Amino acid sequence: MTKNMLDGGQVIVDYLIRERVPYVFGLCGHGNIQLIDALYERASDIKTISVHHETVAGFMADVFYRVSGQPTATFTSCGPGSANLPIALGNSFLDSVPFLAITGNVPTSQFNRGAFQELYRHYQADFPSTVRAYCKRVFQPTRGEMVPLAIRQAWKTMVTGRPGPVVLDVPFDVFKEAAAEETPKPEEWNANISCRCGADPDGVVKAVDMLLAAERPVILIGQGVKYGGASADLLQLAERLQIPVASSSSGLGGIDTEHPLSVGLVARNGAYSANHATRQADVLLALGVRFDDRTSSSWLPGYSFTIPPTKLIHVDIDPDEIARNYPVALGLMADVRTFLRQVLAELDRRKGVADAAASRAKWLKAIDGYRREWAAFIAPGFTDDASPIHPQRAAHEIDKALPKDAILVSDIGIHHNWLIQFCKPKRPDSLIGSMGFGPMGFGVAGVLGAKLAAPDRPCVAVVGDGAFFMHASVLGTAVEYDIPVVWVVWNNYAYASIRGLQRGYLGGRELATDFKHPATGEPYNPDFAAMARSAGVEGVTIDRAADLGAAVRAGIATGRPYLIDAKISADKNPGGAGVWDLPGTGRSQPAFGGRHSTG
Ligand SMILES: Cc1ncc(C[n+]2csc(CCOP(=O)(O)OP(=O)(O)O)c2C)c(N)n1
Ligand SMILES: [Mg+2]
Repeated sequence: MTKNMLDGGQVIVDYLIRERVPYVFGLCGHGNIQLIDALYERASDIKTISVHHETVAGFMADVFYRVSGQPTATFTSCGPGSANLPIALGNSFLDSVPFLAITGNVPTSQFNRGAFQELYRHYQADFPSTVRAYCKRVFQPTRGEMVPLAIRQAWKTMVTGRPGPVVLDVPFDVFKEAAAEETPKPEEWNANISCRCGADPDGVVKAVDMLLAAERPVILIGQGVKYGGASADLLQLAERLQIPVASSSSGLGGIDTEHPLSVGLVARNGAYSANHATRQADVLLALGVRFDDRTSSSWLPGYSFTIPPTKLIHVDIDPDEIARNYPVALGLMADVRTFLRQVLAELDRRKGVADAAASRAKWLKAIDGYRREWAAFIAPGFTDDASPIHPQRAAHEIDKALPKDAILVSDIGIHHNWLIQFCKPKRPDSLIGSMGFGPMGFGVAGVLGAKLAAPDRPCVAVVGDGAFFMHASVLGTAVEYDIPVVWVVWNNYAYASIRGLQRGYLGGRELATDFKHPATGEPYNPDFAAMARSAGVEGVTIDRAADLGAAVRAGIATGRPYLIDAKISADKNPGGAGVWDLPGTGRSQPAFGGRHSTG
């Protein structure tokens, strides 16, 4: 190698450091030892976290970003090591979360020879095909000198426009080949790019006209508001025009859930106050939302939305999401925060703003009525003392026990449905969940990323027993790196969300959805608290609702990793004002209220 040249691995690591990446998460293999060596060299500038399953690395990188706004990177080996990653890539891709996945591959000189762990039957070194549907873009430099361009372009693709994970697939020899004398400088490239694009100015005028004239307007917020840092501007707009704000699951916390203008979750299991407001709205301003099936009651009119006749203003940074599922009266491609600022500036120029706001009193009063009706309907679940614990009570007790600055990361399953309905997030990052790809294990592992991103805030994961067993290796990672998180294992002895579907749609024909002892037929699970203790993590078992909050507080107070095995009933589903349709199988009924008819 020419003197003073950096090799491919060194350029990658140096670039990450220049982009202020504090951690890389991953797992070794012969395909990435050269990258690990480059990380070793710079260990004082960037910390390497070695996990026990590659998916865990991806989930940690994902939630690290959701909490800090700082993308990080993962490292995985060639073949199976990287083949464990697509589930995490898919999760981040569908939820628009960036991380850089550095995957090892076989040496270029061995391409298409069928070397150990090469995917070669269709095309040489074909990891890019494996992940094509799971990430925003794949880069595969095949010579050392291609690395500087690849790393800066990969980073740019990842963070610009609609963010998402990007794969940098690096053949073995390229890590060691001479790459460049100097690494690209972010301050000359990516640091100077802004994607805070505003909306078409005529569109802003039109949007303001529509909002001022509306009689029953609602703002619907999604993840774009949270991760776009638009909460403060949203609040200003809502208060100034007195418009109620509903949230998709991913938008929860974009406005303090207890703000008087917040009407809560719109979903198949959403609150009546939210669904009944959005489905009656004459103008719906949707900010950074996708209108997925669970938010939209499977797009059946009259449950979550009735578009048309509701006039939809849909604002998103990605025009692909606009008019995907609903016709738009006005579709605007824009960064949500910039758009909100444009609207606020336009309102400064308008007369009659106060009158428009005052005219909303009747609408807001009607919504207050829906709120009260819904509150009366759900009231009994908050005080239910049954054992195993009533799931609504469990969600409520956990939520109440959390300090204001806590971060709750949910896994995927019935517990997530209960949490989004009954937790009251105050901040954009108070409640984190996966709504796109929905892989089990997201919360089990993601909470470790949350804690590294916010070491001074309590970080609690609520996870299914199924998902925890699937990814129990996190116990070791928490101990090895001293990451004091609390796991509440929502132990219902079943893949309960799926068993619920068998009960609801398949006449109770249950198979392959619960965990039973072969001899007794009794519910079976490992003793999760003992499992935690075997790994050096404190573990307790709780079966009374009244003890759950105290256990969460105690877990946080230890300042060490902590596991609570909570026995929670699986016999109830969180009913809401919406529905879910499984085509060919059936359609649920609203637990409260009916279908709104416009005719
Ligand atoms: C990796 C993965 N496998 C399968 C599924 C399908 N799935 C969704 S929820 C669920 C059940 C989860 O069970 P558990 O973790 O115990 O949570 P619960 O629903 O009981 O709260 C399954 C199997 C999934 N989302 N992800
Ligand atoms: Mg379960």
